[in-house]
Amino acid sequence: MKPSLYKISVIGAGAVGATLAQRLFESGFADVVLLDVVKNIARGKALDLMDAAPIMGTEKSIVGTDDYKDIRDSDIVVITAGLPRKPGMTREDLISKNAAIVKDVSSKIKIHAPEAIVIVVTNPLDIMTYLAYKATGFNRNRVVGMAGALDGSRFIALIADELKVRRDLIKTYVMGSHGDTMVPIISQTFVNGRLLSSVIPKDKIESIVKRTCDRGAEIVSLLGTGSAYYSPSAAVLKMVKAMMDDAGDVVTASFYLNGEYGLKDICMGVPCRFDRRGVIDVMKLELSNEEKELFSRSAVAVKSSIDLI
Ligand code: A3D
Repeated sequence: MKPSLYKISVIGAGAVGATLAQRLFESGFADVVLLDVVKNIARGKALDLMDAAPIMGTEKSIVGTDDYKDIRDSDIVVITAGLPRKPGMTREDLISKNAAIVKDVSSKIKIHAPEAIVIVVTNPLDIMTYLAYKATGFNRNRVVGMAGALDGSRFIALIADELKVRRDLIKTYVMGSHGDTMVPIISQTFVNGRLLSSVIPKDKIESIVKRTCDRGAEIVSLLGTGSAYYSPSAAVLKMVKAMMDDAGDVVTASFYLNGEYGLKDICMGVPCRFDRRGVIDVMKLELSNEEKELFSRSAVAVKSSIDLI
């Protein structure tokens, strides 16, 4: 990765936000601002992270705050503010409360970091990404949602576990919404260069796909309170790295579509090519007929949720 003078602000200092701040700060490639509406929580966590800096060997700065003036000149702002799911809840159950939070946060980003790229993490992801796009009024290349990077990582972890192969030998894309209608693209999933369908029987693939879709809920029910945060923060880091590398790396992300994959005025997970300006291109994958059908169904689900806001 190229050296950089990046500044990244993380809004929401809860489980995902604080873990992401730790990953960014300890990776040493960005100065970090951690902001939370709850007075002092971000300050306390930032001080704690700063105290570990001599051990972790980073010279970057980390600031905890509840003041949006501190996000000024951020290259990237990540929105993690909002309620997580409780056991038994769907991501869509969070719509009304999180929509108000994301709208408020987006309007402040627009004022205090008007040049930033925004990465949305708050659920329901595709709906909140759409809302952030509309509320900031930023060009669409600067507003994306984190989902496909996480869902793809979950899918790969499960395939690798099943086949007992190295995880870095598996390539895949998980498109569509970050919800029950997500679409792992089996026709473009390869294990060491071989199509997944040639190395695992169909029924086994179906069960891995189901476990991938249910993974978030499985973690929610085991934790009792809160939802996953190690893998979501790692997935945001992957997106940040793709932007900072400035080399056109492809990561699947929720993105405002303007005709790509036959859809308009909706945010959905598609493979995006990134550089320091954000999304520079949407990669056109050749989907099978079944995948096209599943992708359209996923779009119908996202559209009906967008109508609620
Ligand atoms: P949690 O640990 O509760 O942290 C949320 C933080 O947001 C809390 O510290 C709140 O004080 C703060 N907050 C609330 N309102 C505001 C506001 N207006 N301005 C600033 N901060 C505010 O939740 P979490 O970190 O586990 O999850 C955060 C969000 O990310 C939830 O909506 C989750 O559902 C979502 N999430 C998404 C994924 C994806 O894969 C897309 C994964 C994990 C979590």
